[in-house]
Amino acid sequence: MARGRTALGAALALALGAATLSAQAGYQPTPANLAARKWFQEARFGLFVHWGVYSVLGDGEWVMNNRKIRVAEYEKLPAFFNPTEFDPAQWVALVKAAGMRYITITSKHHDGFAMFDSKVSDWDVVDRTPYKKDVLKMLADECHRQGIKLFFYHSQLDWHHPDYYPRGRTGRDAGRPESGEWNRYLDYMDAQLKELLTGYGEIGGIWFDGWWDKPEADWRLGQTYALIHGLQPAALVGSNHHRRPNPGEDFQMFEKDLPGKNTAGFNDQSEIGDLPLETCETMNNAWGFNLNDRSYKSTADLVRYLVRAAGNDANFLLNVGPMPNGKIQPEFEAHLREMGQWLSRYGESIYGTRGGPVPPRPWGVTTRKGDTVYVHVLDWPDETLALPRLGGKVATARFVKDGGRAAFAEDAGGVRVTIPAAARDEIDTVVALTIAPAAR
Ligand code: H79
Repeated sequence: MARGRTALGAALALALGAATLSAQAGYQPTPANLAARKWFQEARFGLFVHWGVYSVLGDGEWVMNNRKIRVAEYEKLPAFFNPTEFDPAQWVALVKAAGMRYITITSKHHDGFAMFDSKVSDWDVVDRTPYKKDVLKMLADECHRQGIKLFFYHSQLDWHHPDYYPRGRTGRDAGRPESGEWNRYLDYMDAQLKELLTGYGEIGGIWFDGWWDKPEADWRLGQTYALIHGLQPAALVGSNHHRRPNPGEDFQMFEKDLPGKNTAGFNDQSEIGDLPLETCETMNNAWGFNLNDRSYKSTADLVRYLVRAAGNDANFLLNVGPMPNGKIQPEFEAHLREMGQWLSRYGESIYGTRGGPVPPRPWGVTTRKGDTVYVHVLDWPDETLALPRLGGKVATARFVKDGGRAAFAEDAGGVRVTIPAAARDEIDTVVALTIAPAAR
């Protein structure tokens, strides 16, 4: 047994090495791409949208795999997907009210169903549903009108396509024939990506997921990444492979965890690289619409997640799973609007900031913009908070809540800030410290 495992391990390591080499070797991001990365980092807050024919069943986006639904039966679902209440102007207005700057929506999830008008397949929203409209095009047009960037989540894993073969770890109960041409599948994926990058105006980027289903496969990442960068050099490529970024990727994401953490179990191999970071999380426990999931996080918890993400120098991509009628459920909408209200007062400590000089702590985090350091006190019961030196002498201190002066004292050991009970904010007490340029 032990020997078998070792040999397997060695083979896997070899295969992984090859897969890494096949990424876009020698990739040099264009100036437009670098500018887009900067925009992304400053945006800090986006809406993740998981929407597909699975939404009809109200049991999450993994329902096909989890309930062992075969392709022949799953193909009955699109007939019930008729989002007559879908109003992209309302979605985008909600995104703006929430203080979000971009949307990342599923162009294709693991069920392989294209939520756009694909010409290389009829397994798509226009050809198979009674709605017959390209919902991504409708959303893209509205995003462009309202100045919100649109990213596409695109699943590399595919439970429907016959050429997704040999199969990976999941999607084994779909009743597909035991044959297929892997490279034909990759051609198909590239063709759909080309459609997404040529028919929908300027795209923020592509958010890949599902590589982990077949880590040993040759995914031709170099070819796919080069295709995307060639068609839209400013579009950012990222992949949820839970590893250090590959050449050709422009940002790094962490699923259900802050960078460097592994509470959800996905990120055991995630090493933080030096690209812009993003962390994604759900508002209840579901990505795709789940009718019976009432485990809503509170607005306070969601704001604190956003704050901790910013303090970790990462964006927060917060998910909703719209209903099959096209509406976002009222519980989500209410929390999003409350987050927007918080941001309308405290946004200066989030947007355009980078992770601050004090690394994330149990009591809270710091962010920085220019010569201002924002101290986010999330969980500290005492009146005095002691900080290390902040890279220069503190000149002024104010509470962001109301602009009131904050008392502080500084010596060679650091800065002590006084936070009287009356100055506290239930969610996050934010103190803005301006730092005088270091004395020569
Ligand atoms: O789109 C949402 C989810 O559907 C998707 N990513 C988010 C953004 C997601 N897919 N899978 N998961 C989340 C969890 C997957 C877990 C497992 Fe595995 C897949 C367990 C076994 C195979 C990956 C590989 C994690 C452990 C080994």
